[in-house]
Amino acid sequence: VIKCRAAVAWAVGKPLSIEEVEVAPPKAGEVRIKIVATGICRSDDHVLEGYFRNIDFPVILGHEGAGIVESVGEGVTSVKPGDKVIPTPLSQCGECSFCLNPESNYCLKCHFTESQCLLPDKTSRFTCKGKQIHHFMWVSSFSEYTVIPEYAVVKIDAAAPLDKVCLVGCGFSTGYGAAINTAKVKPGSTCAVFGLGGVGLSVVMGCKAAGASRIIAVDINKDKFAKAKELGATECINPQDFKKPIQEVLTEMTGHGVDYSFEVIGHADTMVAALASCNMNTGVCIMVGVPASGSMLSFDPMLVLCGRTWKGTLLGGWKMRESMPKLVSSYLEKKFNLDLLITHRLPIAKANEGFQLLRAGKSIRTVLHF
Ligand code: COD
Ligand code: ZN
Ligand code: ZN
Repeated sequence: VIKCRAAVAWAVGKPLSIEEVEVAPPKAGEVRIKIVATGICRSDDHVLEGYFRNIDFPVILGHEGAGIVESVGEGVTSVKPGDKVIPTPLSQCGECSFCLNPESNYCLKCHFTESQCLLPDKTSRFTCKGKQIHHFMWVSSFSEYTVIPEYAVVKIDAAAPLDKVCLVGCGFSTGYGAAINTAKVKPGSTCAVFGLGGVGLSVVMGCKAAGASRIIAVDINKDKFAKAKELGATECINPQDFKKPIQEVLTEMTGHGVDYSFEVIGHADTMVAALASCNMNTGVCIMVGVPASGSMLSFDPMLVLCGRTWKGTLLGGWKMRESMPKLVSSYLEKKFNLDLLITHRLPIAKANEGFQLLRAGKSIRTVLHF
């Protein structure tokens, strides 16, 4: 058992509390990782705010981490102590029917299938003050040490800077893949991205890499516009600057709507606005944001009936274990620049400050280090 520091979420609405936790050794098929750096994603905040109701407390959040293998359980062969790894929120067992389907990136054995905030054997490796602490997305990277099933651990290049490539664990991959894999943005096309957080800005990067000729960035916080332009947005608009609905503004700007629209906020109303913003017949709208538990959508079916395609994406459509090492290599080859997404760095003890920066709209990604 290792004793280490972790930021524990004891209850909804309470700040994280820095505690000494005990981390049990990895069981068969599990890997214990020393987390070096971890990003703060809005989804962590959504759990703290009680927006996602299927999470059990107390819990150790964090799902955008990178670290070094400390020890492995019986039967683990794909990684060894000392390897640099990224724990992925979406596993790839390689054996289930979805993993065997080249079109799918969902793994039937992942934690989303049977969301329980415990490892696959339905137990936790974390305790604090005599209490069992839950896992989150099988990552729990707000702990200096964490235990993860082998099939959710990805070995990456030993040269990778962990304090940067941690973003490949969630935000960057989700956004970039939404454009490249899910939308399959074509060169010369027109795109609109709703929401310019770390994930939305990664969509902008993906649209640019795919050769889009117009990338219209949409956000109610104009402070996000400079970064969006730096990453490839050709125009930035604030819905609050217009009297008419944003879908009408975008349709007028482009003639018949954009070729691809992306909702990267997680609100029901912006999901429908994004759908209505794309070309009525050939447009493709990608849903990236997850709305609050229990949300329902109401929309005019004619929006889809005329020919639009509405798609969702999970972690950007990547088969995580095979794609993440390649994404890390592409980063090392400077094919994209993750560094621009990182606006703040803080020690884990200041995790709450990182959340405050996010809530105030002042940060894109804060990377916490141990
Ligand atoms: N119109 C335009 N922009 C808006 C509006 C609005 N009505 N409301 C908010 N925004 C902007 C905010 O100003 C902000 O800039 C941006 O939307 C949201 O950015 P962040 O920084 O809060 O969030 P991200 O980029 O870290 O995460 C966004 C997600 C939508 C991905 C996240 O909230 C979510 O839903 N996560 C679950 C979805 C998923 O698959 N995630 C992968 C694992 S986390
Ligand atoms: Zn995330
Ligand atoms: Zn699988």
